[in-house]
Amino acid sequence: MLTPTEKIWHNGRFIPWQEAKIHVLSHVVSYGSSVFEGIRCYETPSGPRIFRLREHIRRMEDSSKIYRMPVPFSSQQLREAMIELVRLNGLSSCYIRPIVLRGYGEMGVHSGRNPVEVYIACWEWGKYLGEEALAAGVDVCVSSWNRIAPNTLPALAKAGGNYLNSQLMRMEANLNGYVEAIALDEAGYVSEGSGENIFVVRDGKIFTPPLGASVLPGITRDSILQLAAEAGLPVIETIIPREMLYIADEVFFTGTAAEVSPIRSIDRITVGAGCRGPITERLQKEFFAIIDGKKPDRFGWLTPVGA
Ligand code: PPE
Repeated sequence: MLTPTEKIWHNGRFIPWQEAKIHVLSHVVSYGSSVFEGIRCYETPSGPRIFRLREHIRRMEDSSKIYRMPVPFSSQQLREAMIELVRLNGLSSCYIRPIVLRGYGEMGVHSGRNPVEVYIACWEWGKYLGEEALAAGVDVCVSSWNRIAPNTLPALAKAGGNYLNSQLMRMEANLNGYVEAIALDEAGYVSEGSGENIFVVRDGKIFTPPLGASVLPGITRDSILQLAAEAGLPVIETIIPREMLYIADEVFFTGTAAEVSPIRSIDRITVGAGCRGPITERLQKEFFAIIDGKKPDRFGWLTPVGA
């Protein structure tokens, strides 16, 4: 269960957690009209730091643009709101969830006259795929559900509605005893997890599906691409056939919530040696060294929250 914090930001004001309510007939409830972000704030020796805030705000603005749902606040206002929210709630590490939604007004699919509302909440959120996952790896399956198809729901938008597909994937996986599922895209190529991007390693080369494979343009994905490039590890963004998953040396998920999580089996087929592989470990260590403030923030990924 969620542990409430003191404040939630709503349209420019801080309101008590318990008062962040919407009407049941708000457009978003019937029609799924929301876009959102998930951002982590990490505790470092020099205080809390928000990870890639600029990129998350940009993606939320992109999502809003795709859905013709202009955010009634500037990037700078959103940025300041998030920094202030974390500070006010007194959390040293947390997960920040800004949501842009179509609110209460008219009923019906066409939503031009419903107000666009913005809420930002934050709370403490632990390890997404379990405590053990980051070291030992997780057991996953290929979903019987495909990922959202091109030109149906736009995958580059992080919209609430996309997560109906994610829910089908995740529920099925969990009921069948798996931690998470990997979806194939409409053409049958590897797409992504219900809430993670995916990377596959074979013979020292790293592969990840391109943005055209119905994946969310993950910010952790982008961070791993940068870390791999810096380390001189070759990364190929290309379509990946399902069976590549079974014969890979290493497979791992990336995501804000899941961070960098190794996968140790897929459909009960052991991946590589059945534990976190060396390339996964190397990238994971580099990633954690930056977010934990153990290595300098050489890519400019961290935003201080201040006193
Ligand atoms: N794909 C999907 C479908 C997805 O939801 C996420 C994030 C990613 C890829 C990775 O993107 P990024 O976080 O920018 O690296 N999923 C968020 C939602 C988790 C949730 O259960 O809610 C997250 O990781 O915060």
